Amino acid sequence: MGLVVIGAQWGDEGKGKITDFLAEGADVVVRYQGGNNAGHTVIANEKKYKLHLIPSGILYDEKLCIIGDGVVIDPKALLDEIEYLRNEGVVVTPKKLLISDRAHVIMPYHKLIDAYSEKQRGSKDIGTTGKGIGPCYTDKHERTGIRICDLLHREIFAEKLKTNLEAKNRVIKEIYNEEELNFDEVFNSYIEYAEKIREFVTDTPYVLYEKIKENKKVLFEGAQGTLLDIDYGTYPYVTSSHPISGGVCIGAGVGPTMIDRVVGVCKAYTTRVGKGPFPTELFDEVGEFIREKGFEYGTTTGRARRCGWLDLVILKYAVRISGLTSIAVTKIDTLAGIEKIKVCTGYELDGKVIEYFPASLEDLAKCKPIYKEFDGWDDSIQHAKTFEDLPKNAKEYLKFIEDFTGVRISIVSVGPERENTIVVG
Ligand code: 2SA
Ligand code: GDP
Ligand code: MG
Repeated sequence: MGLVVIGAQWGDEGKGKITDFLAEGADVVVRYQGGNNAGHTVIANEKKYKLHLIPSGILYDEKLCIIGDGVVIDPKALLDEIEYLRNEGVVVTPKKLLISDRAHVIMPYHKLIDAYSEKQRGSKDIGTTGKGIGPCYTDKHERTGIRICDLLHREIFAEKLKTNLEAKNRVIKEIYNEEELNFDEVFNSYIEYAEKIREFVTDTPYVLYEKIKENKKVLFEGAQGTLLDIDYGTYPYVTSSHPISGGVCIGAGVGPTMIDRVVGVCKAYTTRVGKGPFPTELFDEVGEFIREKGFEYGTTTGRARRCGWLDLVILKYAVRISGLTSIAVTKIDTLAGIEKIKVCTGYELDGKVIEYFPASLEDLAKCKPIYKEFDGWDDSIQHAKTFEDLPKNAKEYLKFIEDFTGVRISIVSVGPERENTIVVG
């Protein structure tokens, strides 16, 4: 059966670490959306790995990793990541990694259009990662995209590339006033990538179905987070895929009956990288303290992440939208040393208290967080091995999260390494 790990906030909750921890008990690990905009950090075998496209399960020798059809694949980025992992001594073969033939391919014009449209948005830019994610999903929905199965057929790829380049070069030249892309250059480089990835490509939903029939345990690894979901996030300041649990069925090609648990990963505070509203954002030295202590910098772009207090309106929203069956709270150690810790329990909107997350960004911008204050704890927290070992105030903080959301906390993470993980019984 299937266990889903999703981000309950704006991404970077520590999904990589939690996936790696839970992957030990899984047979298959699947990425179902996003692309190499993701940055999942895993510390294992005394090394720090940064994964972008390849599921975090790859660090184990005996797990099968799958990149599903809902993922957008930059073949060069994929090959670079395979090479990076191999250089680190990680085995990457088609026995361990499979790629969906239905996944869409990120092309050079997607990256250019991503950059140019951000520039054109001016002060209303989204703060994308610049990896071509949005334009690639746009083509998918426009029905002009190029899929991995197309890339593997020279003639079909040539034809689709030709049609696409005609359209994209017009946009690049006439709208953005930039230099057009050359067919031969793009074609030759992508045909070379195609030959290198061919051995990994297959009908992944078929493989997954067979595995599930054999009672193998499947772990679905979300990228980004609930509030970056194209439907349920802070639109338009979102990514172009479905990071929520609902994205699994579409992006991996499995039915909802094949999923039985959904773990929401939630940082003990909130961060966001990129533009858009953030009600509990801190602009003071506490925000700065969290950023430095938690090393809150983008795993893919290195951008400083915006930091703020934990927002339980958001967590409750994630509970509903993704049907969380449990919560993994991460980075509770980062808050150690802060005397008074706040948690947002509702918003005040136009003089009324609301407990839901508004769809309208204009309303969200007017929301004033209502806080509950907790006494802090000290750095000894990182040595805790059981829930009971945690400082009293941290336990109270966690209990409050459980009571408020009505969902149990199954994991507490007190540091970035595998052993800094408490399973709550
Ligand atoms: P895009 O590139 O089109 O997906 O950007 C749209 C928005 O989605 C946000 N986004 C992310 N937010 C958090 N973490 C992400 N991954 C990297 C990380 C980000 C980085 O792990 O740190 O390194 O900057 C990620 N990917 C996309 C993005 O910031 C936009 O707000
Ligand atoms: P992801 O995108 O959700 O996988 O998260 P990122 O890897 O982008 O960012 C999370 C960062 O926090 C990484 O540097 C992790 O190594 C680190 N991390 C994860 N869990 C913990 C924790 O409990 N404590 C601390 N101090 N760091 C953690
Ligand atoms: Mg990340």
